[in-house]
Amino acid sequence: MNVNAPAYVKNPKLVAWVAEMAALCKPDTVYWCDGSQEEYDRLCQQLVDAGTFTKLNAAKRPNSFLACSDPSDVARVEDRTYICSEKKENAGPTNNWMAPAEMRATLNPLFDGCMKGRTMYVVPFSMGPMGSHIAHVGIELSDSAYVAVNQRIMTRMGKAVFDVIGTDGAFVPCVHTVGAPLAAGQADVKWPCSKTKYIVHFPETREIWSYGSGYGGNALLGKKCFALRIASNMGRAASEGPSGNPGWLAEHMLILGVTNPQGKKYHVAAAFPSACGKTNFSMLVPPEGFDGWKVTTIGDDIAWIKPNADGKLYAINPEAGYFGVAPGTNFHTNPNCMASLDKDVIFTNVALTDDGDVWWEGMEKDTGKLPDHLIDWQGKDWTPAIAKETGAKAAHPNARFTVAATNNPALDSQWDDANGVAIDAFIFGGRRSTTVPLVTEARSWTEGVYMAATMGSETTAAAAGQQGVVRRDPFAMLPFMGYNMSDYFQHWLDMGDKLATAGAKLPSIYCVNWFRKGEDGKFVWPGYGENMRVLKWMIDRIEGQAQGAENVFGVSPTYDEINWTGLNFTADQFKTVTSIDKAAWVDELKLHEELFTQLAYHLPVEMTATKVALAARLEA
Ligand code: SAT
Ligand code: MN
Repeated sequence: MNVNAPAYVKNPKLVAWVAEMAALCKPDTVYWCDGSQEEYDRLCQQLVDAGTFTKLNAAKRPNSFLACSDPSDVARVEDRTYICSEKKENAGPTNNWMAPAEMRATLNPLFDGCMKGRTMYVVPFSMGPMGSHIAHVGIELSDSAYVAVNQRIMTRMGKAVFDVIGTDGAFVPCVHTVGAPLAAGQADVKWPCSKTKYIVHFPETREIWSYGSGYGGNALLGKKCFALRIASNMGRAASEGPSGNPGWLAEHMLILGVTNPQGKKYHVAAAFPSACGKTNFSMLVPPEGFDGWKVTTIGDDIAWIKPNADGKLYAINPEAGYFGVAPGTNFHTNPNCMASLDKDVIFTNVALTDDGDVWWEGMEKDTGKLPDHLIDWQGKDWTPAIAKETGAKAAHPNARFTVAATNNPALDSQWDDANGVAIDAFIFGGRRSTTVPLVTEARSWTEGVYMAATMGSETTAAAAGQQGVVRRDPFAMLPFMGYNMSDYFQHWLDMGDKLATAGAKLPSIYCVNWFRKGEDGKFVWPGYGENMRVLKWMIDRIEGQAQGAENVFGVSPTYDEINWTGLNFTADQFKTVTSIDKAAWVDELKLHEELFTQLAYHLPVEMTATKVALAARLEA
């Protein structure tokens, strides 16, 4: 098939691959995206004409659109996500696995003719500042214009990527189809997708194949598929062999800058599971009592972290936009985010107001009242009375906005720096209503790796399936790990060893939990901007200005070490969120044991040793 590659595409391997995929998928046409504004506007208009997009009221929300998905296609599908490494052990016990040959035999008939009646978009994108030594590029082939326009916001997308690839440069090939071919004359639906879904990674050949979903991380393949599952493999592979190269890390982490009133700046990378407030934390507005402090966003979801010659770990945000959770976002929880959403936004699965704007649960906190009438994300009438009676949500709990990082008023001046920013601290946080204290510092790198490895969290709407059950979510990477989880723990330990041996000062590691509940079932810690108080204590620790108090788990702040100006939070409340219930921890350790049994193959001995020491301290 002649795919009419533009003259500026000079890589024969790339063109041959596009031709091969076009021959398999059999689209009507192949369209090479150039990433221009003109192209974006044209594709958005095309989506409006197709009924996929509703253009929002230009006076209220300029250049913005609402897409409502098929109700069967609203979140990542973890049970349909596969790591197809040659050896099953290399995918590990936490991933779905199928032998590559068997998976290819499964996918080939599905992909054969899957784009009939549709256009194949060739989407060139860079994860990270174009040309950065930490960045990597990919090409996504997709039969969804929704994917193409979202990718233009979420990545550095456009023809400059072909210059980076040149005649023989590497790229990660990503193929995506909604899996809904059109017969001649068959009318399309607003949100084509398939009941059959496969989100597949071939780590050895660094390929991504995605079938049947048009939603989020299932379809925007630069995000979880590339920047986490494939990139985690790349980062570890870089450490293999005799070179002593420590490799690098692909992490499910936000990156923020925090500047004190004296102008000294720190950088923090923080891992939380999906839909646990990462975007809010990355755009935090310091509360009363923090005059002169500034928090700035480098990234809200993913970090690629690489040691530099100075021994420090440097992080970039591989993405260029935010695919954030809308419900719960308001001027109290995240004013910077609300300001980011003023214009140039693609909303997915929120509600439409009668005056052509958007609405989601949580916005009533800003206006003091619910709207009288909406069209909900499924196109049905919504009124407060209907909601009260049926419990119907106007917006889907996993409704999202797609917006460029450059819309964010708190964007860090170094967000696009090709060298990244030097990380001073790592934070790991789960969503736990009990057991885990507000903040604890690890006494060593190994103890920090242990904290991250044994993290638990209550599940959220970001993934299909039951919500609110506690599952172990090591490093908040459980759904995103591209190889064996125990080998990943080892990679973290090895990196720490290599850097420490070279004389580097490693970042401090903290475990946090904003979500502890009181006896009344309500959150005790106010969260959001108030998390600044915890962040400040971490910086005091880094500067040697806070002693903290040692407990069985690590080092936590005393009540007096936290700046409480402007917040009424009593010593008793503080006790509720920081206390360590020994009985609960004895039970918690049993769950760590269960995890370690599951991960026994290649589990680093340091993990079991740390657990034994923790158990001994609990008993003492
Ligand atoms: O993977 S998505 O980007 O769709 C959502 C998430 O898990 O954060
Ligand atoms: Mn995420």
